[in-house]
Amino acid sequence: MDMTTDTKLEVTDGFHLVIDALKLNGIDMIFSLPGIPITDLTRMAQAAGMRVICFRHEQNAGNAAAIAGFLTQKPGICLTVSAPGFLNGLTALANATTNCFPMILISGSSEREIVDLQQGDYEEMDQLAIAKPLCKAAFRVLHAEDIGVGIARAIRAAVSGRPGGVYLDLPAKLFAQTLDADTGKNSLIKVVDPAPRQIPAPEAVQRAVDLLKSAKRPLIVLGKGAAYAQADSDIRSLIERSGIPYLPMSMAKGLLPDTHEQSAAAARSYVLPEADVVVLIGARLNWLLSHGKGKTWGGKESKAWGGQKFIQIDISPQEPDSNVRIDAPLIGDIGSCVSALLAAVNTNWPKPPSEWLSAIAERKNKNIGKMGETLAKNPTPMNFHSALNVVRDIIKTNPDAILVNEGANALDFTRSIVDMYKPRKRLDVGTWGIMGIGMGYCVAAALVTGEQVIAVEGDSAFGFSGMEVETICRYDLPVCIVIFNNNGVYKGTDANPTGKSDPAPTAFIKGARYDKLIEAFGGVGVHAATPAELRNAMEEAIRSRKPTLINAVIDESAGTESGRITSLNPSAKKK
Ligand SMILES: Cc1ncc(C[n+]2csc(CCOP(=O)(O)OP(=O)(O)O)c2C)c(N)n1
Ligand SMILES: [Mg+2]
Repeated sequence: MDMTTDTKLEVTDGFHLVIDALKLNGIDMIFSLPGIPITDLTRMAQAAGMRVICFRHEQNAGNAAAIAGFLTQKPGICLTVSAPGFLNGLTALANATTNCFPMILISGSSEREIVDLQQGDYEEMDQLAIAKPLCKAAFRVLHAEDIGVGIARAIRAAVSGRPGGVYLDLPAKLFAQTLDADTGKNSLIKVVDPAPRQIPAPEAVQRAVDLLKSAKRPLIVLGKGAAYAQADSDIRSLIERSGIPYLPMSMAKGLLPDTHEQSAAAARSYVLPEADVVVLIGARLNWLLSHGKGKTWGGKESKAWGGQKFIQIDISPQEPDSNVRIDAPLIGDIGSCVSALLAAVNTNWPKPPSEWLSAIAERKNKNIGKMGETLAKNPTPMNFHSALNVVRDIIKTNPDAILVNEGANALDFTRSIVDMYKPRKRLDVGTWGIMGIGMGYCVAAALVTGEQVIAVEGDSAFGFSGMEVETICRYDLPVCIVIFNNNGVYKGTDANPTGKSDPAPTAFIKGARYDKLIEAFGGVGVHAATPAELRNAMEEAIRSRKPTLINAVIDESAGTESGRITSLNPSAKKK
């Protein structure tokens, strides 16, 4: 048959439409793990010039997508196979939603007719129904001509309003469906203004300004929403022009340098109960802020109101009053809300009373002095403090480096000891206190920012994503992993009370050499038993930008149960 090229109809298919739709929307990276039915999608995406970063477990690919979303304000894409791969990615999707990170989990799925009749297909699962309660939105595309709409809806849902996780279900049959190329092209949507600004109402701004003006002991709390918003210079101006002391939540550290004179972080237990008006900027009054009440806030009993009035800046109109009364809700995107407040806080704004500022400074200086003494000690074996004294110096001299942090003691001590100097440099376990984000966050942070990444990992925390050291070596990423090895969960000293040979639930193999693990993949492994050895190894890792894993030996008795949140541990009445 004679078919000359000029009469042949050009066709496209589901695979190419997915890739074209993502690229059209400026998405050029996918975090994935291949298999049926998405293997060819990963190949074709790479061939089309996208970066396709493949992991050893989907949860880590999902965590990478989530933190890429946090760092870039574009939805991070995680691409998985059906049922088990989808489920492995789901924890990351739920965690992203909880933390308000924009991501899209795209999973291939098995044949609808068979799944719906439960006839036992390969990797059969009603994935859409399972994902729905765990994310912000969930969609399924059945026809190739709807791929453009499906991707557009997923992008809008992920980044608009309060960001979150979105699930997009793409059945296997969709990928091979063909369309003529022009129809396909015309079906794609380039999303215009995916995260529209939301301007706060003038009367809401006035209400907030009036309340703030009446304050005698004002306080600003910065949450990770404030870090996400990338309104860094307005937030800094609001704090500096108003003279109000501020407290950064964990991932808001560095929005202003932690060494800023208005930081009240080292006087947290003083400012929370004493403040009379508190401005929450992208911070929710969840468990991390003791729900805005109780003894932490000066309340008489565990659930009693401490007497503070709150101004809450949040993009979600449903957030205020979730835990305590909010007298001045300021609803809108954080950038617009902060700039509206800033306009009112002009040059003749009254500075907070000096008694308030000097009382804070006094506590702060005392606590910083005490910490300095502890950090200067050099005990054998090394403990969290002497090891973190090194990490603290390294971050100080490398303020652009990104610090990933998980564990219990390894988390809590790092958060309070290691100062951050720039916005969005600290990435950690977030709202859930989830273990397992470590290596996924490292991979994505290195790729989307190009900066050196330093991970401080509890030995237990590291285990959740440890196999991704191969991924880090495979992509040759500038990641330096420091494992605080105290032989276990919280501590390495627990013993089996029965005297039998099973180790205690929290204990690991003593003296494990995690540094050997990365050597299997050509990375640099270092065993560090002293602060000097740790310092040399970290400096060398940063100089070389080689994938490095440092096994930092920590006194196995140095930690406490659950780190700083021992009080959340239910204790038995009957011992
Ligand atoms: C997914 C998940 N599983 C379990 C936990 C409970 N948990 C909290 S911290 C932690 C590990 C703490 O040990 P490690 O990382 O070694 O830190 P250390 O306190 O010893 O420094 C665990 C298992 C969790 N937070 N998340
Ligand atoms: Mg440990």
